[in-house]
Amino acid sequence: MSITRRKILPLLADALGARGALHAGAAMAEETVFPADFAWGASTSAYQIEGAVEADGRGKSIWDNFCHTPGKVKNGDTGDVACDHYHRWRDDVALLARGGFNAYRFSVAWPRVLPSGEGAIEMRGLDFYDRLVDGLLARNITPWLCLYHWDLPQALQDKGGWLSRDIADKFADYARVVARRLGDRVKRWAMLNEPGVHALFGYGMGNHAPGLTGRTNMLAAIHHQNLAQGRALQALRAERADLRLGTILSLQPVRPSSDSEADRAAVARFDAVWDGALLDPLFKGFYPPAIAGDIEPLVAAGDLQTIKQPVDFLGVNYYAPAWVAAAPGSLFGAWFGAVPQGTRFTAMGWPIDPGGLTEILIRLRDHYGNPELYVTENGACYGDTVAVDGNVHDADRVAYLREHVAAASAALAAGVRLRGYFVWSLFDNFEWAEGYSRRFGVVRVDFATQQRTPKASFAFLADTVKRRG
Ligand code: GCO
Repeated sequence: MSITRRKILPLLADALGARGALHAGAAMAEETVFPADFAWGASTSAYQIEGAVEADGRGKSIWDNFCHTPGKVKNGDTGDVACDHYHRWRDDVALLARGGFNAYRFSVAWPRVLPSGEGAIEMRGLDFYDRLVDGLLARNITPWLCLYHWDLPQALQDKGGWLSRDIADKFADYARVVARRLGDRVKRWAMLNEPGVHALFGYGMGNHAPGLTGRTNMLAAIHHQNLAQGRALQALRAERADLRLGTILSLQPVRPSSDSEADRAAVARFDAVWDGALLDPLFKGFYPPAIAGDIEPLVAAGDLQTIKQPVDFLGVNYYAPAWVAAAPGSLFGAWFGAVPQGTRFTAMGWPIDPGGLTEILIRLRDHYGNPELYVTENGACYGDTVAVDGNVHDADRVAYLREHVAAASAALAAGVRLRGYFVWSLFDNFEWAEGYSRRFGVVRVDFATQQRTPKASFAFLADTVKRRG
């Protein structure tokens, strides 16, 4: 997820020049640097694809309630059916194999496993993921399991959700339940998906579930997710020694919208909440100075030690940089502003800037100890059309992916420990508040018939993977 406000202007000539040079280098490097054991994957998440919300004892999540509240999601769309992956997973795994992907990132729906968020375990929910994992392994596709992609059990939201500290231990308990069932076969575990985006949209702006607002709520959701992540990392590490544990963050390089002093000062404030509030406590054990004061009342003794857990990898979701301007009184004290003239956009209105991917990966190399990295989401929304031949010739998405794979290779060539790239997403799916109006998939889904049609971008990725053996 990435957001931006689309406006016109300020030409940041110097910055653009530097990124242009980076691109040229990236294109040359691309062919050579990806190692044979590089993970080439596709990413999805439970609520966005599974459907079957009533099946096999699944409890309600905050997204069920949010979608069924009129006016919250575009066109009144819901995840009730989505891609019906819960029933069609066998065909979907076959599609992954057909694309030559050697990795697949999915998320487990907490309310399928623990319908009330805690307590009684629903074995039929676990059985589903058990079958999926075996199906992936049978096709030599490495399962990458994410424990939380925003579908909090409603029963826990009723007790405060991410506003309550207690949730940290409940999340660790849930992690343990899933690991006891799947840890013998799943070795790659991501704790959270984009805690910052979840906190901003769900608890700060209210345009995502659970629909709460305000800076205080947003910061509480950030801190308690950080804490939960730390507790779950500890729990899983104690559970089995052979798991590779990490988490997934949405990271965006932050740039000033103009060269005014106010906008340049806004960069630090924005970056502190958007990137630093997740990265710094995890890797360094403290919150960025720009928010430390506001978050302090939430931080109990020992929290920062709990959050600063060693991770075996970090997943980076990257779509676009953020150009920001001063915005006193806003959630971040800064907000999305004008972007440079000439910037290209996807159909989400997000700026296209592959150099931003290289930049954020290099920042992790230089300032966060060069951890093992995976691009766990990268992709683009376009208003795909079906041609008379029945296919989707999504040349714009192919171009986006080609440029970003090249940008990833530039980072690799620069010594970043990048070990994989996952496209967002395998399918067109439920795009949160945008419902089904936004298509990100490399496989088209006709939501009336559930027919899957691989797009040109799917063929492009299949070819990319194949050329690298
Ligand atoms: C994310 C989102 C995905 C979105 C994608 C496009 O992790 O940001 O969770 O679920 O669908 O980013 O917005």
